[in-house]
Amino acid sequence: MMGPFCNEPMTDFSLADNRRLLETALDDIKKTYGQLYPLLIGGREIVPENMKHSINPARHGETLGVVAQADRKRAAESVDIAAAAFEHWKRVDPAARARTLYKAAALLRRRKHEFSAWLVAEAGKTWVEADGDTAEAIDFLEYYGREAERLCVPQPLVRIPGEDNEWTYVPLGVGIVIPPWNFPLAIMAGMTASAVVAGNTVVLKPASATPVVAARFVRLMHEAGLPEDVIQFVPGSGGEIGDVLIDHPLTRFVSFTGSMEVGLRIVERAARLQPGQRWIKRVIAELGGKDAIVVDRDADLAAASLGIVQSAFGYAGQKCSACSRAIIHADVYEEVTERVTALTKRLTIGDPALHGTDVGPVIDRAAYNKIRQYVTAGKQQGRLLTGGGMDDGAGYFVEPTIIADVDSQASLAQDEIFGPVLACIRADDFGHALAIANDTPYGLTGAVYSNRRERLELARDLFHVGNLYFNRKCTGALVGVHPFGGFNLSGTDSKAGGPDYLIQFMQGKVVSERM
Ligand code: TAP
Repeated sequence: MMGPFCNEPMTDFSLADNRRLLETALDDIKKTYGQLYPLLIGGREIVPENMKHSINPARHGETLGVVAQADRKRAAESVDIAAAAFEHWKRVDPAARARTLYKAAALLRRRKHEFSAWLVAEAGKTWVEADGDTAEAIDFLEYYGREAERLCVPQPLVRIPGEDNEWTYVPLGVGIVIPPWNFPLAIMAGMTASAVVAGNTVVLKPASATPVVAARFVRLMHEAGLPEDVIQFVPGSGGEIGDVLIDHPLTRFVSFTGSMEVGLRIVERAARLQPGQRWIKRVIAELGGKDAIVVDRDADLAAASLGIVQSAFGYAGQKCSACSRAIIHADVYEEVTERVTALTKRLTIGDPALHGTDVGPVIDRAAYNKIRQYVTAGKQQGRLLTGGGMDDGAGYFVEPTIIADVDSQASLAQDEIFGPVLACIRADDFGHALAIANDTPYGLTGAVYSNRRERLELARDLFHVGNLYFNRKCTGALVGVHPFGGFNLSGTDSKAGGPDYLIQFMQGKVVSERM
């Protein structure tokens, strides 16, 4: 029996011993750079003709792994094989399934720095961000294991005389798991492990930018004792094989985290009944954000400015929860923008493999080009306070960029840029600030800095986001502490790392027996 869930502690890199552990791991993983990562379908390794290099975004000349790419035929086959595997996996005792997750968590904890090193190399994460990603993956394994044990037993019902009634949760079937690259370990592991521990089998199509981390996680699950046909590891281009996976008549549900555009497409396709399909597909979609921090007139301005900088530029702004809009009361607008600018200028940009780097590269050339367009447009839409520089000589580096005096309807203030670009918006008063904050298609995270109770209560009521923070940054949700997920076009209102999450991968069955 496991004890109560508690969050994995972060590594303290101010200690020389801890720094050495990660440095050693960063050196060690280099020995396996360039390794081949095959498809894994039904426990069988498959090396197709089509391969793709996974590269280091901080040094785009460096190949980290050579990754097999599934075509449409392999993708369809992976769903068939997952469907066959479901017949045995669904009968495994849920407590045993949970134990597989606890074992995987233990293995991951032991190899924490190795996985963090891969996150530095493949996703361009700084040490602290990589360590947080790994810790969150451990948390998801521990948390969803306990959730399965809680939910996969008969649930309480009202009793009536003369009948024995039982309500249990049973798994759904084959799930297509499509994670993003920005939390290549935590989100990918959380989405996969939650589906699997609930008794489903999955096809895991990792993000094309970060397949090595995913491949290594799948191996770890096998080391933990997961039967090899429960997760089909099917890397490949989402644009090419996504539709085949979603449309397949044996697909029962899709667990997707990524952009609004792709998420909406999946929702639409999954809604179409295919020949031979016998259920309504369920889609769990966690999508983008245009998250705001509101600064009130009488807030602690130093704390607010620090919170904005941490939320806007942590992992180069590539978090769905990142602050991309600072909405500031007119009375303190100049002071806050000056403070935010001064703090931003102190950030160190560079190779995330070096301890002390604050901001690493953005993920790939497509992201780099997209961000460049917004920076160019932003200079027309407002006043450049700092940043704007870009360099793709060695890696995809973008300076943390702040544009002030942006109109709340400008593209800089409406579109998810997913890079280190912050728009500062002046608000006439607190009510105006909340109205601006709510006026995008998204509703993921937000924060308010204020020292007045009535303002915080107003925001509690009116600020329409799934995760609202007061007097702290709007990033850094912890499993079990801050169940995470957004409103409106930020998703299907699910909450990862919360008590409602696992139930989405199950259905309730009631058996009533006349006595
Ligand atoms: P996307 O471009 O949407 O990609 C996400 C995943 O979808 C990738 O695995 C991608 O594969 C795949 N994909 C692409 N086209 C597809 C298609 N037609 N059918 C099926 N799958 C397809 O997002 P991203 O750039 O990886 O991630 C950033 C986005 O994720 C941001 O919008 C961010 O806000 C969001 N996000 C949201 C959350 C939550 S919890 N709400 C958390 C993290 C990130 P390829 O890589 O092969 O293209």
